[in-house]
Amino acid sequence: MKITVFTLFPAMVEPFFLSSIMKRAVEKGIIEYRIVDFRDYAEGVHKKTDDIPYGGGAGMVLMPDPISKALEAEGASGKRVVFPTPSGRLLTEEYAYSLSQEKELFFICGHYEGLDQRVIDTYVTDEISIGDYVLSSGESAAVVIIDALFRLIPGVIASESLEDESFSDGLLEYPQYTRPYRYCTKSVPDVLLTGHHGHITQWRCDRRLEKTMLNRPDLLSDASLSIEERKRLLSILEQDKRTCQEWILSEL
Ligand code: 6GU
Repeated sequence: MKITVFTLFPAMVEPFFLSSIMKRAVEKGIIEYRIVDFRDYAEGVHKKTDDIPYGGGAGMVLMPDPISKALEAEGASGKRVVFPTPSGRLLTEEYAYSLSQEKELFFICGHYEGLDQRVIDTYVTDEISIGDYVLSSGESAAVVIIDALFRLIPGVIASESLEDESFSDGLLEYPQYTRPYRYCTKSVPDVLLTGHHGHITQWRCDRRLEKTMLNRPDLLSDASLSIEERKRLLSILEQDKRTCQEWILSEL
């Protein structure tokens, strides 16, 4: 896949392509990337890229000319062009998967500014938000979107790692432990040392149900739990209630 990022701050984006799993994907030739400073397409001595909004109001707006010249020069016209914005469609694992199927993607990063609507109407195919909060920069959002999608491209990550993780079946992940057995006053749950695969699987399944119930109860209704899992959830609730009661009583 070829990824082109248009930004006024290349230094915010470049390190991501030079590190860790993305670095390996680039070295393997699975990802090819270009980072384009669209100030290079701006005119005049000041190389102005933004201007005040028509109709008044706070903030600045990215001018149509520099960014559209950059998009044309890089061949973005008619391709899938992403504009990260808090007013976009929410990024999900499914959405990331649909983006991962493309041969080529373009990202336009705004900073504090909005983007002239005519550029959105002409070139942008996907306005994407990464959550219900506001960031100062589209660059960090673009990096999040790229991170979520590139790891789903075959060959980037072992497929077993993808199958086992949160969102592949709608439940959050179970907790992980490594050596040493004792850390400060805490030891590793004994079931993990038994070597009994059935018990370990059951324990992990319970922890996933418990974690999802506590951190993301909204995910449970979509997770289509089996009768057995519903029963486990009930007994986890009972156990948690008893633990909570014991704790309250011990503090009285
Ligand atoms: Cl995509 N951009 C910015 N600036 N803020 C955001 C966002 C994107 N998604 C959530 N907040």
